[in-house]
Amino acid sequence: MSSSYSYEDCMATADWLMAQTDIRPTVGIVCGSGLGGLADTLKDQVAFNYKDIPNFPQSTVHGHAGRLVFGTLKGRPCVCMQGRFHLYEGYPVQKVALPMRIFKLLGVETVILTNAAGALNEDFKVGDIMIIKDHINMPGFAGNNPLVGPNEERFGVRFPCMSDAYDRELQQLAMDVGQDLGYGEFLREGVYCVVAGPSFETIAESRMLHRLGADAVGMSTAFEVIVARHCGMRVFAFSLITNQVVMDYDSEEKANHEEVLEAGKQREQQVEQLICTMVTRIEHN
Ligand code: R1P
Repeated sequence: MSSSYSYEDCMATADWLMAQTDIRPTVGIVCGSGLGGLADTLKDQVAFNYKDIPNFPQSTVHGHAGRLVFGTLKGRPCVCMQGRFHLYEGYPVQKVALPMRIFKLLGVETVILTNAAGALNEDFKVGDIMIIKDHINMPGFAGNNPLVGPNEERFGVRFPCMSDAYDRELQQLAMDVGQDLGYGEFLREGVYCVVAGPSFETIAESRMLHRLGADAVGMSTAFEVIVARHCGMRVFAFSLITNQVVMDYDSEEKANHEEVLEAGKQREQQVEQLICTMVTRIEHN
């Protein structure tokens, strides 16, 4: 990661947080656009505005409250990002993913990431929850990988493996929990593609991404996953399908952020229930 966020900087942020709360989270959660409600369900909350946390970026996007919330979910100590950072906000990719290193230093072992995404797969519907089994980092092909720069060995190796980025046991757990909760009808799995944004994809771009093997497209998550895996945390992620990506020149549909937030609101309860139940069943060392 870029030398401007050294191991010592990350340590200073983690130490600052640990001095303010006794909660020692083993699960870290990132709430996507319109999915921040989960953080409000944490018990025994201790919350910090991002602007008060040393070295932390600020949330600038509607639907991302900009609070780091510590608390418990069914007795399990958790930390929850109510709002994340995106490339299009002007942050370098290293800063977008910086909170994953803070999670690691706080003692987090498992990260659960959520996002709002557009469906490229024609079989998906708005309101589907897509368990992410893999990703395509489009900005990464042009050098936007959060591990670019001198490697910090105290976090991980120079060339981390990504073929096992998304923990298969956790994917199975999500499927099992989803079935138990009666969510089978809207639970899917697929490949998430990250683009830089903020403009939504053109029709030609969407068609290309679909042909490349992506089932859903968004502007986040993959950078955080790379950094979380680099420092050895287990990763589970899902996309809430908030819109069908326009793939047809005859379509009158136009992508917009309001429909994204609205779709989040409609599925809020099921998303919270899925994560909450998963958290109670995650095994840690
Ligand atoms: C577009 O509506 C925004 O929603 C998604 C996209 O990535 C983009 O930022 O946000 P999250 O990925 O943070 O859920």
